[in-house]
Amino acid sequence: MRIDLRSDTITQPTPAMREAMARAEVGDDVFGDDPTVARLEAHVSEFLGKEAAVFTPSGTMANQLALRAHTEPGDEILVDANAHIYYYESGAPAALAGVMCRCLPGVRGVFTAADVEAVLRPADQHFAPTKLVCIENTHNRGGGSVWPLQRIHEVAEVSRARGLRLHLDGARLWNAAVATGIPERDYAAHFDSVSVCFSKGLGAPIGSALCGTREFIQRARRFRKMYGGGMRQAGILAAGALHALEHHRARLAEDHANARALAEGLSRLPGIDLDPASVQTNIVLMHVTKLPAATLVGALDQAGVRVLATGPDAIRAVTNLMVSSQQIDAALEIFERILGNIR
Ligand code: TLP
Repeated sequence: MRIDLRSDTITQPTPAMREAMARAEVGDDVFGDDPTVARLEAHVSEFLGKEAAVFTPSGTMANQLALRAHTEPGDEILVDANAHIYYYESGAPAALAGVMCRCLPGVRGVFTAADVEAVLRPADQHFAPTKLVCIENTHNRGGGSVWPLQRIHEVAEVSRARGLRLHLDGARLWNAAVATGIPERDYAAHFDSVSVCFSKGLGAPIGSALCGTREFIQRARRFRKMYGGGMRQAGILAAGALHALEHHRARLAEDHANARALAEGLSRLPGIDLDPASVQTNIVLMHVTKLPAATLVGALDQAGVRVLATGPDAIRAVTNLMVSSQQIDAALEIFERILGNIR
């Protein structure tokens, strides 16, 4: 038995999802002919309270289309130093949009309106024009942390007063909504654009969407084509996403409960530094104090538990659709056995 906690991207489509995908009506989506993609785009934009949406093969592409469509080369964007857009997207802001990233010192990915104000400069030919503020909710490297709605409001207010636009990397916005009871559209209301992923906690095999105004999404569509993301009979994928939204959103609460149980168990083990109260959604970040993270990850892997080293002494475990509460108990026993053997 393998218990895979490396990410919520590892989920496999369920039999019911595969059936929905097999039954999907399709067409050539570059010609605008795919009815299932059209249905997904209409559904997700409506759900988030936006005018329009474009389906993309990945969350990275959805974010990078947003950056490109909001800016011109040489512009500056503001982003938390640990944000996926900056940290994990292969240098795409520089390579594709040609923008400068100004990194903000978020706490678990959450920065303040004062952090934004502190870096803003007057219009002057010496400076790259600042155009966009990016927020990630929930925040991946922040350990699945949830942005308080009030903080988003404050950052948005300061940003708008200075003519900046706002983009939300909502790859795990569903988790924030399920954890807080605040609907996705209430978060989305503060942003000009929102990206969401169907292929993380929701369990679809592939697919994300970028939402915004009709005009903005039309511009993003051109860049999607340019980046090679124009897909043909993509309705098969959109059907998986629609199924995921309908059937797997509410169950994210189970992933959150499993993450809490895992964190509580781990926090009692020698050699693990972890405050269970820090776990707000489905991501558990821990520090390892007695051996290198990579060594522990290797030993766990041998014993059937897969997690990721996210730094020399840091490990991430992400609960997901493929992992039951019994498997969380089993994983804890394996952690305990391995750590008990360390002198
Ligand atoms: N995150 C992946 C890895 O890339 C690190 C993971 O395993 O967590 N925004 C956020 C907040 C993300 O966490 C991710 C993926 C993305 C965007 C990108 O999505 P994809 O992988 O579809 O390009």
